[in-house]
Amino acid sequence: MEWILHNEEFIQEDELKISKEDRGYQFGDGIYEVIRVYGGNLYTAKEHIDRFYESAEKVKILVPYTKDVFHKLMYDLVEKNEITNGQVYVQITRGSFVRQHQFPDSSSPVVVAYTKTVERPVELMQNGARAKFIEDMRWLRCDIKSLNLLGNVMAKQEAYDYGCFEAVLHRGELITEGSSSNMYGIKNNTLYTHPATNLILDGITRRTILALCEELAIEVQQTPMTKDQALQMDEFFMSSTTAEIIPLVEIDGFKIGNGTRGVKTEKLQKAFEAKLNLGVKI
Ligand code: DCS
Repeated sequence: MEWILHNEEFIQEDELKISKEDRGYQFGDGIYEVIRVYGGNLYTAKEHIDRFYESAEKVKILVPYTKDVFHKLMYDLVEKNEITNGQVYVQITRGSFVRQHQFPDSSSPVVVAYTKTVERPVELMQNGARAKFIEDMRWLRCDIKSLNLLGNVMAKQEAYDYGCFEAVLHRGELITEGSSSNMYGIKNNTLYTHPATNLILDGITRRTILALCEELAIEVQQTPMTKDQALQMDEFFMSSTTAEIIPLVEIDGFKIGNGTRGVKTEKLQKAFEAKLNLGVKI
């Protein structure tokens, strides 16, 4: 029995009815979050909930409950589904209305959330993955966690078609982020990553990593790397809620550093893990 949250109600999957004219379904007119669950707890819940409300506000969708109620609903869902290690996916759309591009005068937003058990990608964290440069063809509001992920989906698929795990997106020569992750390079003792502008999603994992750099005395430069600079880095890695920190050991067939997980990347992984209160070692 798996519970799903539909607005304020917990229901079974086969009871979920979404209208053919739900604007999320027709236009991608909505926003979402993915929150990680470790040991039954919602990890960095406040940051994810704040970003959910911020994304909603940026697209003028009103979340129909307070942040406290929202937090409790997410927590109850995790508890009802007895999730120990996994994730919550939650989205809100502008709701259903006769198809027209402009906002309807009246529609009620539709919230759907569900959980999933997810293992940590330990093997990838240790051995790293390959990546491919792909031109970033998304819109100019990548700071919004919009349901409209066609640009991201196309980029990820192209990377997969080349046997790569992630796309390193770039606008012209400058690297922005991944198709579902943020990107970082380390050269000497400095970490480089794109600043949190409209061109990337300000990742919650990214914020944690930047704080850890301070603790580990790694310098941070929030300036975009060029593709050439990226290939010259000692270490390169990606981060996201589900991926945590995964070294990227090869981009477009070029080895980064010596082609294995870098020392500082490993330090960051260990420091990241120490904050999760897990017994698991990577
Ligand atoms: N950039 C993009 C485009 C993303 O989709 C994500 C996360 C990130 C960066 C990293 O942000 P977080 O550190 O806050 O996760 N993507 C989510 C997703 O769609 N699945 O898992 C995470």
